[in-house]
Amino acid sequence: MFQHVEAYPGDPILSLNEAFGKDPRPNKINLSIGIYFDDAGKIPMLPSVRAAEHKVVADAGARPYLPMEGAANFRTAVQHLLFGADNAAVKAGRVVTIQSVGSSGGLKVGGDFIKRYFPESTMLVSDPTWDNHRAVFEGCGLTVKTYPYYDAATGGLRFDAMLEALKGAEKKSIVLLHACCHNPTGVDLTKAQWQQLVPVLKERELIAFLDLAYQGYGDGIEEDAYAVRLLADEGLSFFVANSFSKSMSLYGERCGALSVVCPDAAQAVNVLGQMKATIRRNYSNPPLHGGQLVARVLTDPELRPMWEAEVVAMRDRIQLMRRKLHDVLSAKLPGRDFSYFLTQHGMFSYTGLTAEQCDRLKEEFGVYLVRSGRMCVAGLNTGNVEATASAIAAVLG
Ligand code: KET
Repeated sequence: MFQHVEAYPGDPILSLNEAFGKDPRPNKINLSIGIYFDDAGKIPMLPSVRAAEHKVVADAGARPYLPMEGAANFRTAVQHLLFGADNAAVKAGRVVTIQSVGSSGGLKVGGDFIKRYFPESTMLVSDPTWDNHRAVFEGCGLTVKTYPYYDAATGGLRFDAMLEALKGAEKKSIVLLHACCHNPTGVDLTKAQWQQLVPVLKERELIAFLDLAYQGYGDGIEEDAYAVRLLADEGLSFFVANSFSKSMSLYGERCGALSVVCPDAAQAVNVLGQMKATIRRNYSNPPLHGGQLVARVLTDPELRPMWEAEVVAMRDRIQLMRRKLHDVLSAKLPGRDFSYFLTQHGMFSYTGLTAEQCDRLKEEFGVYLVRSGRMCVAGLNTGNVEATASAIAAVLG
């Protein structure tokens, strides 16, 4: 019956993380998956989230289904976090937000909606991008193509080439953009570059789809929402999927959202309605618990500042590890330029290591990087950074 079912080759990130778990070597180092680990190598339970959970559990009662679009307090809190409480589009009722099963779920619901209402549109993603973008959107039946992004020669952004490509894109193409902390390269647009992008989006009637999975890991919680607020202020209609996996260390709770900024409130009502229909067809309604934690943290006057300070501490620790790795590697291999570790933003560094070098790192040294050469810098700590630098120096040397 199932002879035609081919073997699953595995996922480049999740399957590698599983392989790490099974590796019996005690000194193995996990720099594969985009998860923030603390200096003891553990996934933190943030004190703000723990306090929120105590309150939520103390108040817990019956477990009804949530509405298809999720909990109202969660959705409002997300809008305020992303757009700002005083945002004109939010106040005008032009922004619809649904609670999603991780931001992956938001990308999927958005992709299904786009396939239905913009069936001719092509999805344009950066070259390179998060591996799962292509998988999710192709899974929605969309055609996925790339626009130029990363410049391997300089370690920077091919911004002119990116703009040229978008100027030549079909009208109503969907343009997937990383709002901050680009995965996998760590190379982001500057504010000035975002501003230069706006007229191109307008002229070509392109529809931006922002992915904001690392809010707070770039320059700050507010700062990392810059692109979201700029596009809204410019009157554009666009999508934004955001995640609490990383910013609240809530990976397994699958907490995210999808927001759509619409031209007017009447269209927003229908967009929300069709989002609900999409959700009903997929999984009916989102789970209860994680969203309650997020809503508590975001709206509680004591917990909110606690969380903001925790995000600063996580960001600062990554920065410290970037500096340490840079310094040790520069000392070991003085002829080479490792400044990209300092300039790239967020959880990841794009190291330029080849797939074969990554295989060697894994097999000979137990150091796990995605085969694209992406390193999750948030997996480094004071106990493993020297060993990581030595292993990298060995495969480069
Ligand atoms: N967008 C981006 C850019 C992203 O890196 C991730 C996760 C997600 C969305 C999905 O996050 P969610 O937990 O569904 O809200 N990235 C890491 C984990 C993974 O691949 O699933 C990673 O790149 O390692």
